[in-house]
Amino acid sequence: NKVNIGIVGATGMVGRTFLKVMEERNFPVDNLYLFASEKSKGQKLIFNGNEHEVEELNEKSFNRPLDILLFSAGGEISKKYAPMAKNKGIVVVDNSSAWRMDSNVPLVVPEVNPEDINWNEGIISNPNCSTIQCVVPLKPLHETFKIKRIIFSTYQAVSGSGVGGLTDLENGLESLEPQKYPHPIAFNCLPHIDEFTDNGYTKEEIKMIEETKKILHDEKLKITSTTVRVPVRYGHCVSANIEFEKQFEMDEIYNTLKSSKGIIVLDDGKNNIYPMPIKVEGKDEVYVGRIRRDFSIDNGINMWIVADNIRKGAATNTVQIAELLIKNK
Ligand code: 2RA
Repeated sequence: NKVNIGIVGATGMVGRTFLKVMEERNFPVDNLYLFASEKSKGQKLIFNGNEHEVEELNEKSFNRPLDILLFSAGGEISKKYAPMAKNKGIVVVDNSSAWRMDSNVPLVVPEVNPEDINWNEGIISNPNCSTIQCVVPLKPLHETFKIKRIIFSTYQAVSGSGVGGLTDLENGLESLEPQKYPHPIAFNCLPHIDEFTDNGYTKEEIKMIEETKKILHDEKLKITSTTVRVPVRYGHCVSANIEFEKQFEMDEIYNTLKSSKGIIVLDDGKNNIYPMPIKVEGKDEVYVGRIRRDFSIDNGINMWIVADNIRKGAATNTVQIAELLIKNK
């Protein structure tokens, strides 16, 4: 059962990766439509060997047979156009943060909470990249040992900011006209992702806290986070300190992670084996290592979580949600 699918934001980094992932996964496409801003109109993108011309997105764009729309064009575009699509009976899978915390919008990672797809009312949100890679290993641990508190410290690649982030890194210290960052990112770290809010946290830090609770269906979780931009191109890293309600043996933790879908455990420090961004680029799994007991509390561990922020963190997770929609049809 092939579907008519559209991509809004088709020429962006995530938009182009949607096409690549859909090809790799033989996504069942009947008709494909590509939408972007006026400046990208007329560009031609290849899908399954055929050329597709990019159209300028406007109010009439969805007056055609469409089953699913994937959005990755920023929050403003999603706020304006996702409801238009929904009102035409098209299901939107939105990679922006616009609808994530809306109580009528499921926030889904297929390995974690696939069942939430079932209560969608036309819009389903893809979580923030750094959240996605954390909830994949956290879910099986939460189910088995009941998480009480999490401390996230992130080390996020510049591709999370789009092309401008990559440009600022490549321009190095001479980043005279920083496109994306207030300070040079080359040879530097910026404890500043997205905007600062009145309580001293950035929006990225608040996303990690609130999205994790929504996806794990547990508003009682105690979570804090510090999100940092680092001079890496692709691949977000997260150091997670996790406190559980229950006692555990370390091999139970290992076995729970090793037997969970979408996770690859790389953990042998003495032989220099641990997840690194340069090794996960282009991959769809979540890599976990440096798993060790936190001896400062009764039932705690530390672990290191790495994943490609453009693939599993955005494009692949979105396409997996679309696959679930088709399966549940
Ligand atoms: C970032 N997670 O890394 C945010 C949005 N992609 O910039």
